[in-house]
Amino acid sequence: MPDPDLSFLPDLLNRTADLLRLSGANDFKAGAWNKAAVIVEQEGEGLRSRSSEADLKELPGIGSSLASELHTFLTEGILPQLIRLEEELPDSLIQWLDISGLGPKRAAKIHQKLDIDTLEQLQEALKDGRVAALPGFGETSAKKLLNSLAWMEGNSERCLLSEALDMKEWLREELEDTPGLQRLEFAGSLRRSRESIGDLDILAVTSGSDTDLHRRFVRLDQVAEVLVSGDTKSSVRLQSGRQVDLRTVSENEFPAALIYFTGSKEHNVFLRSRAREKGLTLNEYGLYPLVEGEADRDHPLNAEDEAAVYAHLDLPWTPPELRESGYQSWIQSDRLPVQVNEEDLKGILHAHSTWSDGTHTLEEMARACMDLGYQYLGITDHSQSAVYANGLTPDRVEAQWKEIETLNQRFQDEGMDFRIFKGIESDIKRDGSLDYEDDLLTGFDFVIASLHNHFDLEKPEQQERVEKALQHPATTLMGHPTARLVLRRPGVKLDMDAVIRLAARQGVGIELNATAERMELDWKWGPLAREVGLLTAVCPDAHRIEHIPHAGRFGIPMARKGGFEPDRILNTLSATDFLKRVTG
Ligand code: DGT
Ligand code: CA
Ligand code: CA
Ligand code: ZN
Repeated sequence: MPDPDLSFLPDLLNRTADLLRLSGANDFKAGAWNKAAVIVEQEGEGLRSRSSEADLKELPGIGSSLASELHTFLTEGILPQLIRLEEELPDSLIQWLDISGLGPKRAAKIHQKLDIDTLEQLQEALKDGRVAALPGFGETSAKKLLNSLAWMEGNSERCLLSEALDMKEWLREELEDTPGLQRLEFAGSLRRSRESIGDLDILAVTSGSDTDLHRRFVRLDQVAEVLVSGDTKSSVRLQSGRQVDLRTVSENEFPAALIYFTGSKEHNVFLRSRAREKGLTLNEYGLYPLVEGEADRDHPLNAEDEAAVYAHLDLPWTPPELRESGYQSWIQSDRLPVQVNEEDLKGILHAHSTWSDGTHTLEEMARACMDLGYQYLGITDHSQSAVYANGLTPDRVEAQWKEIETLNQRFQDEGMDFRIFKGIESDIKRDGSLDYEDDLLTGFDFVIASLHNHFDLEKPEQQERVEKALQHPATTLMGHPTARLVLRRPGVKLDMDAVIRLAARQGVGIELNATAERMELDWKWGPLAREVGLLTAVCPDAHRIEHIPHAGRFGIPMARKGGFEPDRILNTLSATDFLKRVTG
């Protein structure tokens, strides 16, 4: 078999630790698996050279049983303990781990004390006070859990954009060489680059009969269930639980169908009423004249592509990302934003290295940015309060600055047009202050201020905290503004309208965090951001070199969706201009 992919191993080890705790194992035993995750992460590819259990046991903190597990992983790609736990523990109990704010230890406690193991039973016990009565829980915490549970259930049928994009690539590969296939497009929320996706919608045109394509589609090896199987429409559920719809239309119908199935529903409603104003009617098959209130189906208007349909409606072709409610006025007034492209990004901001909780060294991160064609890396390791993430004490900040200067000199000597900027991701402390004395803060080229704790504060207090951080003269950008996690956790309570206006007045940017779980500043704020001239930066929040391309893959669609033009995105500036802008 091929060498197992080591990049999954730390996650698998942490997962084993969680499941051990869930099964009631003591913290000491489970903690060893978390420590192993850290060690494995540090070893990286070097782990492969430890070909025997004895070699593995030489690693600090790795005892005989972990060495044996790791050895099995290196040779067979599995962790036997993890598989055992997944078999032993009821699936319904494992689902409890997805509830934000519960955690495996507390989940185990509820499970054992109340002898329940499904989400429904948990919900009941949260409602009727049995959980609240358990030592260490109480009413507030039961209420919070009930809220997370309700929130999670409302979102469980959806997946992240990142997962949907992977699926899209796989499906395209599986289907694209079907004989007779002429066009294949992914429509729906995926084409609009929403941060979460319900189901995938594929639209296709074939030259002959559509049966081959539909047949191939419902027989794909990842299909778990065929929901609809027809000659123009089929629909399947994949093993991952995701639903995929496939529709075939004729070449002539394709432009109108693509618009219809791209949506959004609100955008479709807008287009249809626009058509009516022009004496036309629009549906998923085409655009027709209205004659005495009826569609004249024998005389469809010619439209060879989407742009032609929009042109018949006297509208500019609208990028799919902007086909949401909230953008009608831009579309009608012809004020569509210039779309930013990956090539517009000149540098990477917001990245972590082994100085804090990143996997790769500063030099590795910098060289990876260089290889991708960027001019600079604004490194932002965590600040001192983030002890869990190995945040930098003032001494270590100064030591990192020395390393940055050394590396910049080295790049220059090598004739590389590349530099590292001194940044920091400063925790916003509970009182809204930043995480270092002002003297030290002024030494950074730029500062990202982020919320990493006290998510439960009430709105006025949270607002005051954030406004104070935004007004600190050292703050360049606010990181992931509400600390939401897509499909997992709603953001903190904030008056974002006021935050955006204040940031714009202060000349402080709010980042577009391109981590698939974060994806904020939310695009819904795009119109206000544009009105007040809010600045941003498209940031990967990279914790390893593989995350750097997220700036392009998820961040650029997000910027387009928010209507951010290149001139409001700080990392479209050249290295020199960026430095001038943020320090000037
Ligand atoms: P999703 O799947 O929940 O992430 O969101 P969408 O937007 O992909 O929604 P979906 O899959 O239900 O439908 C795909 C597109 O088809 C949708 O964006 C617009 C169009 N569509 C579906 N149902 C309706 C409808 O009842 N009215 C209108 N106007 N359009 C619809
Ligand atoms: Ca969909
Ligand atoms: Ca659908
Ligand atoms: Zn970060």
